[in-house]
Amino acid sequence: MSTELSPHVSDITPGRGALRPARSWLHSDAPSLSLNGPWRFRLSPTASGPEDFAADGFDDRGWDSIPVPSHWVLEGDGAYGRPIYTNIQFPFPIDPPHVPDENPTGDYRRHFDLPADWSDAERVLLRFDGVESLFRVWVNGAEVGSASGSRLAHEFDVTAAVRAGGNTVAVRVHQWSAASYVEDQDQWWLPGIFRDVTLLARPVGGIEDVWLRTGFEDGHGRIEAEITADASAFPVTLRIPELDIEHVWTAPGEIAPLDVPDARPWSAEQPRLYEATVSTAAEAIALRVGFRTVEIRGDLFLVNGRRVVFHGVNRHEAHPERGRVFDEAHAREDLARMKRFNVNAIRTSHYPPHPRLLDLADELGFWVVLECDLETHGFDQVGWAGNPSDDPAWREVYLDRIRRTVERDKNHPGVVIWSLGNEAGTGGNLAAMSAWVHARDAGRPVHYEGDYTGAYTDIYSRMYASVSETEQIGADGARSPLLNCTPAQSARQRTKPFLLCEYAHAMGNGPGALDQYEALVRQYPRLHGGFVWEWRDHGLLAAAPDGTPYYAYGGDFGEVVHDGNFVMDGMLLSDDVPSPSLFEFAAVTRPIDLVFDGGKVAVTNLRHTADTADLSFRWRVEHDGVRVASGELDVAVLAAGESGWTPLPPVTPAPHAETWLTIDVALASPTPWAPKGHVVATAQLDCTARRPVPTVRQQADWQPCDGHRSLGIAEFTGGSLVRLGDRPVSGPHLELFRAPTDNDESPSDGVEGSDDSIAGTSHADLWRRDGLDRLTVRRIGVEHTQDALRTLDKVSAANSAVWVMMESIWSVEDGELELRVEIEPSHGWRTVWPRIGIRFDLPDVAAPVDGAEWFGLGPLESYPDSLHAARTGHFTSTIRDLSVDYARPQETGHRAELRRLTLTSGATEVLRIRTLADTRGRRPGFTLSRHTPQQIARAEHPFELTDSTTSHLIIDAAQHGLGSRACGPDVWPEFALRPESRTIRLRIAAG
Ligand code: IPT
Repeated sequence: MSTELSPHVSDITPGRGALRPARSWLHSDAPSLSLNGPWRFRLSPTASGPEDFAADGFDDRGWDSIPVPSHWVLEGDGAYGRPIYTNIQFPFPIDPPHVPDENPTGDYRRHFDLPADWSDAERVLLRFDGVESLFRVWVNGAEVGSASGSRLAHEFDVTAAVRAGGNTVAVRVHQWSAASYVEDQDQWWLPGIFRDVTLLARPVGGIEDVWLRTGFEDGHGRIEAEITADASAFPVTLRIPELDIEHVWTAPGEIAPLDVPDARPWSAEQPRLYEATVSTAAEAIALRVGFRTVEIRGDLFLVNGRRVVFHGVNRHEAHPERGRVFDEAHAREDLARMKRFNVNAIRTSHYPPHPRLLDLADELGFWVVLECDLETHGFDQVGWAGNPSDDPAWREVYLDRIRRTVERDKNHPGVVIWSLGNEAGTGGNLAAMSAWVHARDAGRPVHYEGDYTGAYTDIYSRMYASVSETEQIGADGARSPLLNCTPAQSARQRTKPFLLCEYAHAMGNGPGALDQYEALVRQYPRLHGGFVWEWRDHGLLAAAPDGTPYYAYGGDFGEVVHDGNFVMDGMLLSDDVPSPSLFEFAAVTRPIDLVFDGGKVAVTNLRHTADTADLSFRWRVEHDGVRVASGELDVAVLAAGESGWTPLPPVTPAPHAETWLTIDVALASPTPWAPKGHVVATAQLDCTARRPVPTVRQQADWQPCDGHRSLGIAEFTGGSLVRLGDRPVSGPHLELFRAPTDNDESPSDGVEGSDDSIAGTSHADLWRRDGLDRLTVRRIGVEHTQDALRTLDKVSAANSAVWVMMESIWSVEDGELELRVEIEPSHGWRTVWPRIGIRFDLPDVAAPVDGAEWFGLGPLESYPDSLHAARTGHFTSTIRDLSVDYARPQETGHRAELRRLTLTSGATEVLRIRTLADTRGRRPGFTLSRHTPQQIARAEHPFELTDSTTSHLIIDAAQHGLGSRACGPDVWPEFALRPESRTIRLRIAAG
């Protein structure tokens, strides 16, 4: 028995003994017993340890205790090994289907008492919802089977093995197995029994499986039921009390579709669910039914007859302490957060999530692309040689995986697309999976991005296509063939709806250009939006040597091969803090669009189904950020897709302040995911009466001087500022460097189709080559007049023959101290620059500069290609909160279009700065931080940024965009900062 049931770790088999066909994960009233909780545990370094531990009477008293579900590498403070992070790489030799002898193997044991009233059960099943990667199971010493497919459910019939009273279950889990070759997803390798283990009593006359396929057409709902049960289990009754449905099927095979005229449709926006039960005399199954029809018509993807736009995210199962162990409260809060940020779709990258997640998605309302547990990306490194996807020996593995995926989750209305997997090349096994899905479920299309040419899937899907490529795909009649397609294949792909299954790689600070993709989706109906890579960072909570907590990424656990912080590419940081990119996403994907025109505003309802009856339109007028009037607009209810004009309230511009009208579109009543008043869209109109910017007063009579003097609140030594009011201050220092973002650091390889501007080398490397992080100064001159002082500096880097001239003119204008800085690069600079700024250093005196109050763009950081979440207003922040804690420290905190800034120390105002627009009307932005860009660039983790004794203010005439070059296109040319001359003008007063 044992040899038949136990595959060797290198066997290509999806396991033996697990029940087939797989079935739905159902909420049944039949008895069940959770085997979650403490299990006895022993870890061995190899796979081949003695199997005596499985014996009934084995003495496990010397073993440790481990919780189930969990990953052993996240338990025991490192006693059971460490997590490994790789993206594409395999952390073992590419020698399929073999794995190394060093194969951490966890043996688990626990006792359970079979409930006395289970004696009349027909069968007893043992279900595992997730075990990574290959496991074998014994009950009372008898082996009942084995299985692989880490994020799939496996059930074993243990009826013959269990006995009344006390029982023992033993499980052996191998970290590595042949299955690891098809589970090469970009994530941590986290072995163990990480989802629930449950014992199920199956009653005589019970329901093995049920599938309520639903539809919604012509205003009617429809149910086509598939009931799997013995003939003796009938009659089977379907009850949906809310719809007055009580329908009895008396025998199998006679199940005709039910018309449900009173049903309301389900959509991600209006997730209307009906409580249903399907029961026999012996068992009742509870389901929540949603009526919807998914359909592809031409190149449109429709639900209930209307085009769907996916404002989606790729969602991995990731928790900083639990890894992929499901925590329902945390997941629910995560999904509610998605809803608050206008996310309407989830791709379950790259495996089925815990089954409960789909209940939550149905309930809160998400379009779900449910993806199979499959990725063989590492074969890319060997030119896809030996890729299991095209090897008939692996066919059954692929089919077993997709069957388990579809069968488990088929009842969910939220699941609108099946996805075969991710990055597994292409081949016959994928085509066979697709054929199986088509035969099994005609009601949902099949997606797989790797089917470039559209040979066996229904949707044209790409990842990280650039804006230009996406436009080319969207536009009708484009002549050039699509990527990796012949003209004929291109034509075939163009007949299908298009989806970006991954785009806008959100690693570190970024991405830029979300708005450009959204504009294309609005322009070309064939483009159905996409899924940002990705929802959240996968950082694992760890402690620095001094005990400081931090979020670890690849390499932090001493891995032999790893992919660094490529696992930190979410819009949500590891600790659930939304990064500025998530606010940008929400602003760009707003469901309501507002366009001002004279005294009115055009309101467009961009939603799929919902009208605007649930929304209120609140307006306010602010003078320099101070509210002077507010009210509510009377907007007639607009159906989905409709637009209408609404008059604006009269706004009188203030004589000496900026006047802004802001409209917030907010929820008029609470929802399960947000309180009343939650803002779903915002728009602003500048109503300011234009005033001339004071012109530059031309000074004559410049005289050489030694630069020791004062001007208003400023004091200089050798021409250099040493004090402003009673604070020591130095500056302005030319600052052209920013701590490179992950996008700045990335060379332009890896992603086909992206339009990187400088092949190969990263921007950050070019900046370091040019010495932007190590500029030196040669003072050319210091001159003064009676009420002015100027210095001329030549700024350049070691071993560089290019330079920047910087002229700083301090003067007293209208009784105020003015600083004007003229920055002029020499010829010969060959790269883009990260920034053109001036830095002031403010050392701590009695108390540090630790806060800011400003009028400009805020409240969060903004960059030229990520500006939609920023609004003009008056904001305050501590210096700490001005920076985002990206997992790897990098450029953060720039706030554009500054008008006025007050630096504070506790409650005390230290300096007040006003910006004057340059001759083209442009205003600088600011960054206030306890660290310089150079210090930030040296740190690999936030805890490495040691305490500082100085605050640094950088006023930037301009910043380079963000892009998403870490895995995608570079900064769009319009937002790339080229070396150019700039003027910065400030008026400065002491607090
Ligand atoms: C793409 C993967 O599909 C995804 O899992 C993730 O690794 C992402 O990249 C980067 O974070 S594959 C890439 C080579 C386009």
